[in-house]
Amino acid sequence: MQSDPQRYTVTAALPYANGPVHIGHLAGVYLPADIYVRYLRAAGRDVKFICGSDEHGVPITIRAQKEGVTPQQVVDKYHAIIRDSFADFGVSFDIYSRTSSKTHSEVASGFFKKLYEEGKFIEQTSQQYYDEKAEQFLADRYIVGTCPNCGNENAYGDQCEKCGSSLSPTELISPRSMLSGNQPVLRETKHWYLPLDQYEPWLREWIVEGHKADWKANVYGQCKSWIDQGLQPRAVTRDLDWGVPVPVEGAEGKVLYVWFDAPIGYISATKDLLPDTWETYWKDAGTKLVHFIGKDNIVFHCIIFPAMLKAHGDYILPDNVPANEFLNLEGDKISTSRNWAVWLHEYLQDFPGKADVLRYVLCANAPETKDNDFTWKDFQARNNNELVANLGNFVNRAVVLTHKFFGGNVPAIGGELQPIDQEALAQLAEFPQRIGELIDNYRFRDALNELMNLTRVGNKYLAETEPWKLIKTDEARTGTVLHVALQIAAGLVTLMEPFLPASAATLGQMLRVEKGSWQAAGRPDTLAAGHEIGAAALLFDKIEDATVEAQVQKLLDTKKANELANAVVEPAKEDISFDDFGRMDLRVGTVVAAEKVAKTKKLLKLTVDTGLDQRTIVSSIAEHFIPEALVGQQVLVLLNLAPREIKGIQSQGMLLLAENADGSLQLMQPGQPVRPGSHVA
Ligand code: B3M
Ligand code: ZN
Repeated sequence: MQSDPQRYTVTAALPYANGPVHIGHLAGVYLPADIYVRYLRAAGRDVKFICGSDEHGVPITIRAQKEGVTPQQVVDKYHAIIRDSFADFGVSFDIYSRTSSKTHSEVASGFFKKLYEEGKFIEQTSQQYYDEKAEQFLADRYIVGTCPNCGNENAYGDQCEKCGSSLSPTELISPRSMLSGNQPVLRETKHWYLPLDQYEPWLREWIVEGHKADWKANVYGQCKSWIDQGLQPRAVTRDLDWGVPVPVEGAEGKVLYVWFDAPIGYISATKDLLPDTWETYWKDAGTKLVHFIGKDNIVFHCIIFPAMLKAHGDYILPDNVPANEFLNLEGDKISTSRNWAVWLHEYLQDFPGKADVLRYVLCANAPETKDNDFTWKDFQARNNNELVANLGNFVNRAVVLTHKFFGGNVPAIGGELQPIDQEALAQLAEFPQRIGELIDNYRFRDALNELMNLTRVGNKYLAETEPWKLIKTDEARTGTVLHVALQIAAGLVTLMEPFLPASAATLGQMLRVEKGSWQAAGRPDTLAAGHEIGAAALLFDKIEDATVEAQVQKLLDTKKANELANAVVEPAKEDISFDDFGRMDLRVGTVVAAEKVAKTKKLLKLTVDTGLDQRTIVSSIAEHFIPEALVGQQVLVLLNLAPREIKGIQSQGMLLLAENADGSLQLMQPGQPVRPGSHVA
């Protein structure tokens, strides 16, 4: 691990511009990256925070086909949504670029060309699936089929999302084209491959031996298992018409594989940001390169991209890749296709001015070492019990009492500091280093917990000194207490900024103090006696039950819509003749009595007025209807079904029912009441 670098290049995974960003992305990648960078800046470090949209690859073209628009329209739309929602969430990129930019295609193209000219690729012709109807090779997700490992019928050509195994298209059983649904044929095509196998000894030394101690266990473990399984050459080009064209003669109709060009996007974005000095951030050994990503991107950032950088030769390698695990939502995996997510742009609309609340909850519950769950109940509880009752309460008491007792001026220390004051200030002095070390080690949850411990120190101090009572007997001593409390509050302006930037700014305005350097945030004299503070404002307010219930309802609606969309419609039964149909005697009847059949779970005994008679019908609907509620209801009855004995009761006919998506039942009824005995035909 590089411990005292001259500068930092910090990247966050480039989101595919094929959909908006959700809380899983934030908790896994963008929030920890932003906390890290904001902290480094406060600590006076030279740091560049790099991101942008990943605008190439099959995810984009498939989305375009679905929406009936061009790939360019897709990326323009989502690039803007993603960029704006990140900004509103307070993610402080130095640049948010895009891989469809001119700089990017030049840099990516140049990178490929250098490797090509130096003979770093192998050129290989192979048989690949081709859709004759669409006249296109079927790269990556354009081909689906049955997973050979788990039987999932919708596995992609590169991966099965059900069992997580990585696949190659020819392993799929019964492959079909995503474009036409047809069965594809095999055709010859030429591609360029990065011979990862040649980099295996070096990767083993660099990662397995070199980063055992400082990379996170989940990251290290994945890398080691990839390397142990043996690395194969990887194709870095594709037969597609959307992407960076392969800059080689005889490669018409081919583009760079999206996972070849996307990580180079970090470099081209840095070049867009710093046209003259970008190279220092990528080529100087004094630069510490850190990639923030989700766990599904580990192999690309720890093995493939480093091998590309190594092959190129001019670049530094990542010092760390602190990938997180996944965040689930209300016990279920977040899924774009099932719309099972909390979308950032929607959250920001539903909770204006509350970006920090989401930042807080996602960091406090970040999936740093294992998958974690986001629930709206926890969101509400953390806001109300931690942000409002702890942090907000401390700051509010210090500021309000200063206005009330000292006209809004920081009181001077009156007399000697007592041990309780010295203890509070000594604690304050320790926090910058304590929190900073945790952030340096990518332990953001623990760091946030320490920040909250500082506000606990403040609350405890006020609870024990009771300035609201003390003022009646000892004004000078009350002044000392508020003086000390205000120093803690002033320290918070800097220390909470990486986690809660908007609230830190509000607190800064309240205290009329700028955020300062990290190292100085624990000083006992940030606010001088006599300094006039601003008006009190609420940093956080309570979130009511109704607010989170509305969000839960939104998710329940999604679940229902998914069930409806996924409900399997059974295939039609075989044809019957008109006579067959005519032999059924269907009538409207009215239920006149209903009761449960004793000692059964499912059976109801109904008495139905059919217009001809009052007859008994036994029906297995007891789990779906309350007997009393059925009395008086009209029903459709198959009258001439041969009588059957059920639990000793003669059942004469059958009720017609419809099944709801969730498996519950509803009665089939005439739209208007009709005379019992009316024909149904
Ligand atoms: N766009 C995959 C993803 O969004 C990909 C990351 C690229 S980082 C260079 O998960
Ligand atoms: Zn599978």
